[in-house]
Amino acid sequence: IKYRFFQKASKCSKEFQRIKNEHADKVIAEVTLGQVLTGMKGIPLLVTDTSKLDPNEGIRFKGYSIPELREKLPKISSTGEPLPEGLFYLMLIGEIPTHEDVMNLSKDFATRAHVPQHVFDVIDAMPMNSRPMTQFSAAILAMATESIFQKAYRAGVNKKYYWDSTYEDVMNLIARLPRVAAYIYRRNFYNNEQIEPNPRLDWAGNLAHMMGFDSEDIRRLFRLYMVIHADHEGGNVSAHTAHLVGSALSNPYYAYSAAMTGLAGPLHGFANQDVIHWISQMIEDLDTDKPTDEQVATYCKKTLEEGRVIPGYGHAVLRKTDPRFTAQQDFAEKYIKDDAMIDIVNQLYKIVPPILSNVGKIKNPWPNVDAFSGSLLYHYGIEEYTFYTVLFGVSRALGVLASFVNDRVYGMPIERPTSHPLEWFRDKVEGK
Ligand code: FCX
Repeated sequence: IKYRFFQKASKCSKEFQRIKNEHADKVIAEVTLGQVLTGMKGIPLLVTDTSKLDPNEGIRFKGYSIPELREKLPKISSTGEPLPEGLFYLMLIGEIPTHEDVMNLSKDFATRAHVPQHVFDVIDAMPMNSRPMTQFSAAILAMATESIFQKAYRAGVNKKYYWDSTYEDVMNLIARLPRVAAYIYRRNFYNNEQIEPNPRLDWAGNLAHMMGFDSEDIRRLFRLYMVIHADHEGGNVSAHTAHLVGSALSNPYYAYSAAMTGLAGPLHGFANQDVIHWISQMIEDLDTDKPTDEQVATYCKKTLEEGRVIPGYGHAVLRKTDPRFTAQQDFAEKYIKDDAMIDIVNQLYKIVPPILSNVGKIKNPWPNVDAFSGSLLYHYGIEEYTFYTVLFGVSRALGVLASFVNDRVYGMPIERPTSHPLEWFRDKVEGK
């Protein structure tokens, strides 16, 4: 896979250099003050090859939609969900892999999965009330001792070979994340009774196993979960953070640890856990897990009146129902019968969009990926929702770190946009 990546990547790298050399002074967009003051939305500023987000159609990975991936990527059984290793291959190499390619990649991850003891020691040294995402980010940072890029850099490697040691770091880090995540889960919720990895299992199946879940049903869910959360183009907080930190030639462990502190924010990946927290509070307040539509609507309006967001709804780019939501809804319809939490999630899908539309300022009243994911995990017995964002973080590594290696192949420079005091922007538009 490394050789195939190099062959593909060196062609792309030449194209990158050619475009840069021939067209660097061409104007590609105009920037409005509104864009600057609302989070730089819509400004084409980043080169990301792994996936592209369309506001109406949702995410496509190297051109493939989620339904297409669920059909085309290799699976362990014909009725199951695709293996996330296949999606990583697609994002890295640009082609749908064969079953053999995916199995080889799965084995490659298994051989790289050893986590050094000091990483567990760092986790164990943290108080039990530190959030799972704090532990996850700290553990990844602690693993930077293993960075091959850092050693190569110190040894004076030529910059044209940065991609090589970065590739090794990225593969090792992805391979190790399930073990780190499962360790945090068992430490927090199962009295630190740890379960050893099973190297014969696939990447996602092994994560479920180390967390203590061995049924084929849950492995299927984990494979779907890891595929749909893997990437969302380059401008979201976690992906952009990794790219930005990496632009200083920080190693992938530093960059991904930083990315995880961004994912932990309530407007981003924290929504993955916050949805179940919010629904649980609603169930508690209303004293029923079968609320009427009217009760749900009143609860939603109360949340808005309190100046809070309804988690799992809205998006900075999407303007329709997230296809990642639809994929999970489809999964639930197929495999799950009679589940109170999932019933509420479906009920919210009917009730929330018109309420958010009525607010007026909310650009997207539709559900995002986080509106559904927690209810599926909950159904299969992973009720500790404070952990969910860690699972999101394991998955997101696939896309973000594939892009990270691409950045090194392209020889991406340090990122350094310009800033001005507010008066500068005021004077610019008011013509002073
Ligand atoms: N509930 C209440 N208010 C909402 C809202 C929601 N679900 N979604 C947007 N709004 C509000 C914003 O807070 C903003 O209010 P303000 O003008 O008073 O600051 C206004 O509507 C306009 O926001 P908008 O332009 O539509 O959306 P943004 O790009 O600013 O924000 C997010 C996008 C996703 C942050 C926003 O919709 C939100 O907070 N949603 C709830 C949290 C969530 O689900 N996050 C996960 C997103 C994603 F899928 C992921 O990263 O995992």
